[in-house]
Amino acid sequence: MFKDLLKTHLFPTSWCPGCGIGGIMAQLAMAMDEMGLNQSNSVVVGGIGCTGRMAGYFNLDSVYTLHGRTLPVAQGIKMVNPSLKVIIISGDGDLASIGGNHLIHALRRNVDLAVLCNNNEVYGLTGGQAGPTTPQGTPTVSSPDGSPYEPLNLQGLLKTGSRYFYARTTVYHQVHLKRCIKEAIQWPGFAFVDIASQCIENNGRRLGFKTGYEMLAMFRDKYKRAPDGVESLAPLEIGLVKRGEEQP
Ligand SMILES: Cc1ncc(C[n+]2csc(CCOP(=O)(O)OP(=O)(O)O)c2C)c(N)n1
Ligand code: SF4
Repeated sequence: MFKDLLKTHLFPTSWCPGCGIGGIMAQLAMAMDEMGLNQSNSVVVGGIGCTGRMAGYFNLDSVYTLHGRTLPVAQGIKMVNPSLKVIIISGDGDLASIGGNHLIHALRRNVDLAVLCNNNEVYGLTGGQAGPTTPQGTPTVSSPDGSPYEPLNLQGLLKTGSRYFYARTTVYHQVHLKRCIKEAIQWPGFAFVDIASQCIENNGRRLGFKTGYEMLAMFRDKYKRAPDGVESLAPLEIGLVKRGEEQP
């Protein structure tokens, strides 16, 4: 049972009602259960932020690292025990801002890790400041007149090498989300899943959404599926782009 992989005695979680993170945790636990991953063969590494707390809800060895440091910690675990499946779950700020330097070098080395990025487009835990994925013009607590910068192109960054795995999905598309998670875990190299999800309290309300459900409906209406096998995802497309399936 996937629930055996979770510390359900700690529920309810610390996340706000309507937050997208719980949906990612449920799909990760189900994916792991279906793949036979458990305490004996897997480790979950979380960063700092609302998302990073997920690591502590998994009923297996997990690490709650310093802010931005999931990747070096995960690489160390993988180096010491290459047989382990090492899964990283963290926010866009943790992975792409303070952890951005580790991100470019982990993907350059093509380390065999599955990275799940909860992309809620802000620093959720600290109040909703603009981060590396905040769309230009979006009002945030640190940019009340709209974020002045273009967001980081995560797909473009992930595709700088000759081998890559980049998936984009959303918390609304739960079946697709689980498929992306499973493929990322199976991929024999660095795999990155970019998951659009809702921070209702520190982002959505400022943008006029009343509930987490309204944000989910926005994902349903805005995002379209790309066909399998595409070389690149257009903005607002969900799908997988990958190249080079040989062992790293
Ligand atoms: C070295 C360091 N700098 C800053 C912080 C404050 N801090 C905690 S969480 C966070 C941002 C988290 O944003 P994100 O990674 O997007 O995760 P979310 O909370 O949205 O899930 C920041 C800046 C910290 N804990 N440590
Ligand atoms: S602040 Fe945002 S990201 Fe954090 S738990 Fe609440 S809704 Fe989720």
